[in-house]
Amino acid sequence: MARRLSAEDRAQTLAPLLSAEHGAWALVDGRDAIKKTFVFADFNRAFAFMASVALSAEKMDHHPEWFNVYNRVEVTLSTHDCQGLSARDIALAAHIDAAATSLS
Ligand code: HBI
Repeated sequence: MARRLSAEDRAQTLAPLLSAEHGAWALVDGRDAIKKTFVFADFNRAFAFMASVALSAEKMDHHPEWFNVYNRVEVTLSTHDCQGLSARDIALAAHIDAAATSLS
């Protein structure tokens, strides 16, 4: 069972993701979740990004909530098992940012 991030966890691992110079993820209003929108050159790169993230998600047994239209992918991360942010979301966010960087 995943454990919700503590206040200390959030200061140490979540805060960098929210900073502009690192991940530029954003907190979701009304939910203990984070979100980020990725824009790619075209649909093929957006889909390649989703395919790459899907493989990481399966390996991690942790899956994003996402919406795609053409070259844009909106990603939201939260952990169903604890109704909030867990370390799994932080780890998946890092994989997601790496996948986006390699396709930009
Ligand atoms: N993905 N975001 C998210 N949150 C979960 O709690 C979660 C998941 N993927 C798989 C998963 N949990 C499984 O561990 C449980 O459904 C058994």
